[in-house]
Amino acid sequence: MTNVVEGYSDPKKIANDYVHEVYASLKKRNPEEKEFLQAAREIFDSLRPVFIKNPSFIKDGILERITEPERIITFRVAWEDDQGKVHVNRGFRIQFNSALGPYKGGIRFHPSVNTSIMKFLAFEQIFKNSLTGQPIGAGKGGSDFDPKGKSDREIMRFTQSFMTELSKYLGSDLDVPAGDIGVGRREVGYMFGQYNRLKGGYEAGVFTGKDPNYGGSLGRKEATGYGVVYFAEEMLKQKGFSFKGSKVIVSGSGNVSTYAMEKAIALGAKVVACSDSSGYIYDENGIDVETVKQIKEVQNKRIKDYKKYHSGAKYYEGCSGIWSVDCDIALPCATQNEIDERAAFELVSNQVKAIAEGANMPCTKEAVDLFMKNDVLFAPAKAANAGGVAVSAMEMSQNSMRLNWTFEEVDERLQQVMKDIYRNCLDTAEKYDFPGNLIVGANIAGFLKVANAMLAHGIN
Ligand code: NDP
Ligand code: 2IT
Repeated sequence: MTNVVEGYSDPKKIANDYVHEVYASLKKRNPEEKEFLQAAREIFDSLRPVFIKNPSFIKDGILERITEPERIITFRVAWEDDQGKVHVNRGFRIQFNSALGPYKGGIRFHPSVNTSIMKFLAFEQIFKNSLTGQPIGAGKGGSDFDPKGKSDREIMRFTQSFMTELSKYLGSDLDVPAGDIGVGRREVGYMFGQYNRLKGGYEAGVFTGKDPNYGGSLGRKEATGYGVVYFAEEMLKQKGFSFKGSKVIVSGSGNVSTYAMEKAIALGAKVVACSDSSGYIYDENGIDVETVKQIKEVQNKRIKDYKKYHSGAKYYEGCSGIWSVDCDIALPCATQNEIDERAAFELVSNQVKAIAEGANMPCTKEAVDLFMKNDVLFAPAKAANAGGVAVSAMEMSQNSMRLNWTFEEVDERLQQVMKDIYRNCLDTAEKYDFPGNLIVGANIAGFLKVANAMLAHGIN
């Protein structure tokens, strides 16, 4: 790696060489991990000004250390379906960074799950969790198990088998999972139950996103989606815009999407489209979010069914068409890389004013570049969707104190956290000469807190 040699004095070149060399080495060591490399690249691109201002990070090998997970756990998950046939899936937990607190991050069940996707999500979580200002490290887990079409008992047997192995690595001061794609309250309940059975106790703070009936925080279910809208509203305010009177599209119709829609509507927006992985609905009268909840949360059905309840709505096959719908604000809340350059071009052609990322890394690099070039306001995921994990940390606090805050108290704290993150990103971007660039602001602010903690803890 690059050495800071006396007399070799162009700080810009030293910083550039360092970033370049570490990225090349990361690519060489993880050639198959395209999502992880994509996430790392974005951070690296933002950090050059930090290394110019503070070259001692280079000597301390901070990038080499922060990109190597502290621990990667992979394991076999065997389970039996309702017909008695045995299936095997792969389980993961990436314990990426514990400099700020116990590993913290969700569990995803989706057939696309692999090491690269787990590592990119856990890596993003480092900076996101740091931005919340709360004492949480970063991790992510999951499985390539596909929950679609499985019976309730199959889900239960799978999650119990998954937790039987994962429980060895968890603990309320060690590693605290939550939900993500394909993992909601039901799955959290089964995993939490199995953990406690295996440990022979009741460890409330080992999981977040629990049902409020047994230790979950009120407001956690709503937190990510509401937080995205709170963050976006702060961003819009700077330019004299608002959700009030705006036309909004929201991809997905899961946890994040549903509550992003609910809050956007509460602030006076008209949400005209939402989707699932099969297609999207367009309702020029404005989506009725209670119908979406009924279809997705209660009946566990497809968004196509929305038409049954609202005859004026239209359904289109294929989820990527949603980006061609005319809107002022787009909230991608489904999955990674759902907005590519073409989708970004469609949005820009329709004069979109703002994008706020509810999903993790939903925009490709080319899409982000296009938004920046066209002065579209852009709220990056690790800042905009941090409300979910922030309220998870509040759930951990309530569990430790053995008390429950009201919904209003949690929501007020969430609003404050999102405002603080926004201010921190804006101020940091300004300080490093990228005024208004929330991507650079989020990356640098998130990085500095973790990096300084890592250095304070000595070389490891
Ligand atoms: P859910 O499982 O509740 O919902 C996911 C939604 O996205 C569904 O509508 C799903 O459609 C759609 N979707 C999933 N995969 C794809 C795909 N490959 N292509 C198109 N659509 C897809 O998950 P969440 O709402 O919890 O998570 C959504 C995003 O938000 C993820 O990126 C997650 O990492 C991120 N996130 C979640 C947080 C949370 O607290 N839950 C916190 C911060 C970020 P279908 O039903 O057809 O699969
Ligand atoms: O991506 C995320 O931040 C989450 N899935 C939530 C993690 C958490 O621990 O609440």
